[in-house]
Amino acid sequence: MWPAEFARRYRERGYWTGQTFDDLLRSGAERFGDRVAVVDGERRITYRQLRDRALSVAAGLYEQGIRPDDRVVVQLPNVAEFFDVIFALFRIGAQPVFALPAHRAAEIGYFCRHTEAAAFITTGVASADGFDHRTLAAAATPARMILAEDLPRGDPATLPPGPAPGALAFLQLSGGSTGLPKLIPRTHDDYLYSVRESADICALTPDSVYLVVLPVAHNFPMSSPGVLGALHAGARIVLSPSPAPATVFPLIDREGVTITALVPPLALVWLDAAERASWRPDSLDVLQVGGAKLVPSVAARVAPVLGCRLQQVFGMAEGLVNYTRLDEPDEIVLHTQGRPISPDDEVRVVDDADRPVADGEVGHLLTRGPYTIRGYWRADEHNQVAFTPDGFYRTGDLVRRLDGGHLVVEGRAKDQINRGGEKIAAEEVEDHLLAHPDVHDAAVVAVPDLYLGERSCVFVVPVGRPPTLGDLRAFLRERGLAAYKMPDKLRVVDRFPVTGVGKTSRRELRSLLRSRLSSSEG
Ligand code: OOB
Repeated sequence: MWPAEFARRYRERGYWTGQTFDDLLRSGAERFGDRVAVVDGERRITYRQLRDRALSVAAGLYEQGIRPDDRVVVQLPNVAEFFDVIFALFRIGAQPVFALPAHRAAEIGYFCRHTEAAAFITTGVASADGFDHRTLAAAATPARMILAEDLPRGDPATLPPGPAPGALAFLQLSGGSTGLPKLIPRTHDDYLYSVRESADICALTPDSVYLVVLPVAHNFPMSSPGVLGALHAGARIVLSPSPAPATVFPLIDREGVTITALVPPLALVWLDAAERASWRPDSLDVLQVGGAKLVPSVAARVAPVLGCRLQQVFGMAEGLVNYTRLDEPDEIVLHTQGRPISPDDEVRVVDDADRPVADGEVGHLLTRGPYTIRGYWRADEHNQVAFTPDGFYRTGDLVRRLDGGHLVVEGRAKDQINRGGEKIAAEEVEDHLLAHPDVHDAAVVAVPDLYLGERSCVFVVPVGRPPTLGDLRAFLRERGLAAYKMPDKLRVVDRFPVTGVGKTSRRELRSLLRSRLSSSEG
């Protein structure tokens, strides 16, 4: 993971404190015992109860054969059992692999196979669109399926000692730009450092109430400062089953929510709905927006419409997280995506040849630091290109760095579509489409969209009779791909434009197609 000299420095500077996730929960139970930790519908769970539940589930899973270092694919909606499961696994020293509720057979099957998962934990309750997650058991083979409604329980006295703080704690998913998603190995030490600092930057206290709107397993609502930051601070977590204003606005008022995290399209929906209903939350203090670029015109509406402060968050599951600080002036908060958490977050902005560009110039963002990974999990070959020889992560983001260290995200150099915060790897979708009998070749590119920021467009060279968008979407659904990865648009072409000399570059091809699209659409 980190070279010894860096690990030593991060410990000496007090970033890596030797705390594990189980320590976090135990100290919560000790310090905030009878205070409410989690609200899920009518259920209210105190800090002490949360720890007891996690330990008992840990013992149950252990009795069922889940062992230290086993990987367990976890796919749960925003429910209290999410905490039982992940803290149970943390206690055992088994590693959750954080799938999203939107993932289907293609993704779940891959996560289970790639990680050789011992179990797949999901819910027996159908999702809002009627999907029954139990049907994923077939894809999850050979992992055993365990339902959140039916978690095993046991006597915690039977548990072996917990994991070391430097150990791998879980595998998070990368947004991805490759055919198969890469997994991100995070340790207790590195992740909890980012969590504690995030809670501090966001001024969480035991009086804070954090509302989870986005899927709880995503890095943003989990750790920036998210639910883990809330537990660190002794705050209260409120789980929302849906991000829709009709559900969320009454919940914010009922529970006195003080802070929540949204992606830009949701922020827009909330702003419009709040204006229409003249709703102004009394309790809301901070609205965090991140995951995709927030345009200044929308950013500027947050304070006047919702009567709260805006915080922009530019982060990545691989590590680096930037925040605008709560006391920074409007020109920073509205126009930048913040600055890094740590004084030891090293940020380089470079040109195509990895030479530094001047402050204020656009370049590729490279980063290294006390909570940024040094490599993806079991991906030696890809790591050669995704990291520099001296260990900087190539984020694939194009940014400008301002004098004070604030970053402005200007675009992207990776083969990814950021669909309102949901990340789609072009190659992953293309690989599936190439299996369609009517598709000779396919390239997926991002197209600008007023609402989502970007949508996906697939260019297809057909074999004979051209397929329709509906055909392709049905085909991808049949192959078990998550709905957000379905192309939004289709362009049928006779052939792809010729790229540079010699071998075909998919990247060059995608950029040619993207420019053709913008010129033809005007
Ligand atoms: C968050 O994490 P991921 O891993 O889903 O996606 C990371 C990528 C970044 O590399 C960047 O391309 C994009 O998402 N991104 C933003 C952004 N925040 C993330 N692009 C522009 N403006 C922003 N504010 O998305 C994530 C993780 C932790 C906290 C917040 C977001």
